[in-house]
Amino acid sequence: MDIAAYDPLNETPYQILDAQGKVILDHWEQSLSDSELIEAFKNMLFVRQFDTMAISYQRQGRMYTYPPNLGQEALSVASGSVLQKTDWMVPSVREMGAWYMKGVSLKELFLYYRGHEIAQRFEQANRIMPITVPIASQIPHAAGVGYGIKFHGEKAVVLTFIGDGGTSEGDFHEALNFAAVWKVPLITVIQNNHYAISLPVHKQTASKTLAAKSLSYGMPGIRVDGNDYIAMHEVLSGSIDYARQGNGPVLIEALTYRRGAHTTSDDPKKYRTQEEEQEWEPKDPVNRLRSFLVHKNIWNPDEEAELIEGYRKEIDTQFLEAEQYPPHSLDDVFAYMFSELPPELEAQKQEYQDYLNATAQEPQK
Ligand SMILES: Cc1ncc(C[n+]2csc(CCOP(=O)(O)OP(=O)(O)O)c2C)c(N)n1
Ligand SMILES: [Mg+2]
Repeated sequence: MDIAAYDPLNETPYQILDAQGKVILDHWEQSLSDSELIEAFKNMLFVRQFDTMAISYQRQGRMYTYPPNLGQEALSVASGSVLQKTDWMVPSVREMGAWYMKGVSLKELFLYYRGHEIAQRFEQANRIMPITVPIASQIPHAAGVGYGIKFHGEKAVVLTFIGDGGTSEGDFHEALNFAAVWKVPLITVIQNNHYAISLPVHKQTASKTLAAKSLSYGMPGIRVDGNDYIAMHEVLSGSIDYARQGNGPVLIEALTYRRGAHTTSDDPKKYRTQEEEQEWEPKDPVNRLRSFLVHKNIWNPDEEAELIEGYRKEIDTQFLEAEQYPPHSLDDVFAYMFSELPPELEAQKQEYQDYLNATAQEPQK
């Protein structure tokens, strides 16, 4: 796909499958094999199980705050699947499928959400930066990684994620401007899930599309249906080819919907209607790819229950391993920012250690 040929102002997203999983284009050739599509579907199903179970562990008090991914699985699994081992990924927070596809273990993800900083020193996954909570701060890092790739004459690319809300941050603009000027091989995926916590996207920006922001930087931009695995995969592949050939960065706006809460501490009923949530239900990415596979007669949905049963066992085993991991140490909180701790942080650490020592000696009530 020629990514530079698309108009980023076009509000109609690039789409292959309709809500019923039927192909809407007249002359479309399937570029992924049937078995690749089945694999993608299974990965999406797996990610959905992980997500559902993570929420349940949090509700049981066995994990801290977690940002649900429900409804956004197609774009994250597709993103993870197009990257080669030598490509970089710079995450935000709501693309669990991409971390999983990049080789981050479930145990590491669970450890992270149980407060272990060490979980971000991924054992198997290569060329992936830590999960980023300060909104948009990952984009300058991604542009810098991309510049490094170019500087060293490597053939790799860097893929980064941001939310619709994140596009209003200065870091986003500065980094994309830099990336375009220096033609760095950076693909930025905006997960437009229509909300930044409670703020709807129409109050976030007056732009016609978020992809349109690419015009001001001077890079290709495209709006794609992020709930359509096949469309998402095509757009990502086209963008990666473009960047890998040395043409510079690409901005992708993936339209999706956060079907769950912002995090396990949020209640979306307070700021959106049930009617709106119901409108998005039929566009669900998992159901859509399933319908496509069923129409093609290459998937039997009756086999799913057994598959899911196996996934849940595997997820639970990895959660139990994370739960049995020794408690994180105080050092962990301070260890990863500076090679030598500045005196004020040293003092903070000591103060907290004193507090822990004092409270440990208090008699049990
Ligand atoms: C710099 C910064 N400001 C505010 C916050 C608090 N905060 C966390 S998530 C969020 C909204 C993010 O919305 P969006 O970028 O659309 O991503 P989404 O959560 O929808 O995936 C905000 C304001 C933060 N983490 N960092
Ligand atoms: Mg959002």
